[in-house]
Amino acid sequence: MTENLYSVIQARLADRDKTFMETPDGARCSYGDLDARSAQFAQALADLGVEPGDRVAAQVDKSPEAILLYLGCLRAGAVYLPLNTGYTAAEIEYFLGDAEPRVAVCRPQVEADFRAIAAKTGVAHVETLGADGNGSITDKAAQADSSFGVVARNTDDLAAILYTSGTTGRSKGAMLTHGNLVSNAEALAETWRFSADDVLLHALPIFHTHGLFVATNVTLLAGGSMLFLPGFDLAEVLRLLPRASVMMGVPTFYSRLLSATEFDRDLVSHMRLFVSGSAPLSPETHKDFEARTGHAILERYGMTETGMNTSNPYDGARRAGTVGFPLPGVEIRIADPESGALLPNGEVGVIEIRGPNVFKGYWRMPEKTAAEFRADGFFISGDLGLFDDQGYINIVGRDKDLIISGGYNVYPAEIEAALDALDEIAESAVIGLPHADFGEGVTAIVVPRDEAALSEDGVRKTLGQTLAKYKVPKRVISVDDLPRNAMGKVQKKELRETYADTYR
Ligand code: MLC
Ligand code: AMP
Repeated sequence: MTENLYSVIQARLADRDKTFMETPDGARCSYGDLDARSAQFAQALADLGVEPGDRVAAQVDKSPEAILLYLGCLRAGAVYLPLNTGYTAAEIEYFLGDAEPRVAVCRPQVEADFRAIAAKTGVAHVETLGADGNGSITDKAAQADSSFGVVARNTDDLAAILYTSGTTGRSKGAMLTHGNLVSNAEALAETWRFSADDVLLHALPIFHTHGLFVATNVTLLAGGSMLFLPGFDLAEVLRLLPRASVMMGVPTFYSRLLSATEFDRDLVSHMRLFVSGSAPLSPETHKDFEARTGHAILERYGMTETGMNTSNPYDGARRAGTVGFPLPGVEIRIADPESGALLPNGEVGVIEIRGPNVFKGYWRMPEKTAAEFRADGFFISGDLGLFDDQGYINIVGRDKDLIISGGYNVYPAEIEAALDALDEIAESAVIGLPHADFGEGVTAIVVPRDEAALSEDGVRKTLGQTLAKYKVPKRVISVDDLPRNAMGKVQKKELRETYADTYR
């Protein structure tokens, strides 16, 4: 039998009339629509010459059609390459050049830019898809035959490539297989007791693991429904929560909900589950949420490269500040970051992961891939943690210089390089500081070359031309010198202490 993720979804498709997605305007897409229309999207891609293994890139707003495009890719055996809608033309050029997709789908308003980039990078076809679901790819799909089946794929064949930045050098494309996605969605559906009765409130973006694979694949495998919001809008979430049974979010969603006075026990009395991940959920938010609603948020831990690794228990204590236990089939161990020697429970080391969820490697980067695996197949996450006395995994820090802002990863090295390239800046250090809304706020500490020429707004504006907005420092703070140790290394810990109250 084919191990294509879509075949697994199709095999479980029971009630064709049942709603799969409903948008806030009341428009519905049933499971029958999903099956017929994803076949049309697959046919439209095949008509553009997409063959199994070809990449299809998409930088598109969230719409039901964007999900149909993703499912069409799976059916056609293509490799789906979703791109953050915040990425600028400069960022997109790198991804298209590296992944060499056959087709790139973009928002209609940036079609001209995309065509220019596609011409430079040798992408054969540019198609459009707008926030309202209309576009050239939707038109092509509407005219295509709906009898397209499902291209046979093995567990090991690629389903998607998701780019992640790194502490050094270029962004890396994490190659995820059909086996990765199927095994992870099954483990989560079982652990979180998903069923066809579930209605998931979906307010996450769909270009990352959380919104695309965790939220969408789990709902699909369980035969459940999604209330499909274009993004996280507090008023909309409060309006629609009474119709949902499950919500998944990054910690910012939960702190924003708590900021609303009307968010109370009555509003969520019927809810079955709240899940948090992608960034640390503060124990305070966990406790405040439970006190306000009676619900203990279930925190889990994952990565682009591995999908989900651990989860607090469905039954049993969901402990604040922990990410719970390894998921079924996933092995986790804690090792000394340098030597790789295994550490006893209670000691802090790097979290290492092995299992069917772990990715195949970085696209066309065999050396980088090899460097991040141990010889026995464990992936070195770069997260620091420990097993506590009750076997719960606690994440205590990162062995990688990474900031997580509102669930998006920002690598200081990339921002520092952009700052250092500016005439008015001699050197810079980018740090994450406590931020009430985003968890961590990206902050630049800079030594000006010419104090008079340096303007905080000017720097932010210039950076925004090449970097996605969420990467642009919220503050640019000017100093005479950066603190360094005897080896000349910038002391970021000291900077984080000095500027800890910047956003408080
Ligand atoms: C938006 N902005 C951000 C930002 N999101 N800045 C920093 N960090 C962010 N995350 C910018 C906007 O461009 C705007 O800039 C300003 O901040 C205020 O925007 P906003 O209106 O308050 O933001 P909003 O649109 O509401 O978005 C916030 C958010 C969103 C939290 C809803 O960022 C979001 O949906 N995050 C989820 C990310 C996610 O899904 N991560 C999963 C990765 S997978 P300006 O300059 O115009 O004012 C993964 C694996 C795993 O990590 O384990 O799940
Ligand atoms: P990404 O590369 O966007 O997939 O981000 C993965 C990183 O997010 C992990 O390596 C962790 O550092 C972080 N992360 C995800 N979930 C959690 C969590 N529940 N608690 C703390 N960090 C998390």
